[in-house]
Amino acid sequence: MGCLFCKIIAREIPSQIILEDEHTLAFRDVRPVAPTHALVIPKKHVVAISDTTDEDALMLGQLVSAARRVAKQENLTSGFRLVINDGPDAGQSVFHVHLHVLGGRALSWPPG
Ligand code: DGP
Repeated sequence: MGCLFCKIIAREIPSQIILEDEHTLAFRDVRPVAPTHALVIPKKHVVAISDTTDEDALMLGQLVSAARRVAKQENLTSGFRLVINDGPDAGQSVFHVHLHVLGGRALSWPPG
């Protein structure tokens, strides 16, 4: 099992866990780009959004629900952004689906 995020789920690599339920885990990004920068991941190993199918709709909904709970827990009352990078043009660097939760400052648009 070479996947970094699977190792975080298995507690083989330490992380600052914010929230966990049966299907998802949320932890702080090691290279934060905002005062709150969390990653929400499915416990099931899925490489990228482009690898998912309609069968994964429930899991994808669970990710967004968990992200909403992270934002509430982190008190991001003035707004937050959810980001999923897919593939090289988007700069995906870890190949286990993850949703970035960014907040705690005004976020510019469009992203770089
Ligand atoms: P992406 O570029 O969308 O694939 O984002 C991957 C993120 O994962 C990136 O913002 C940095 C974060 N990351 C990489 N390695 C680790 C790690 O070992 N621990 C934690 N907490 N985050 C990591």
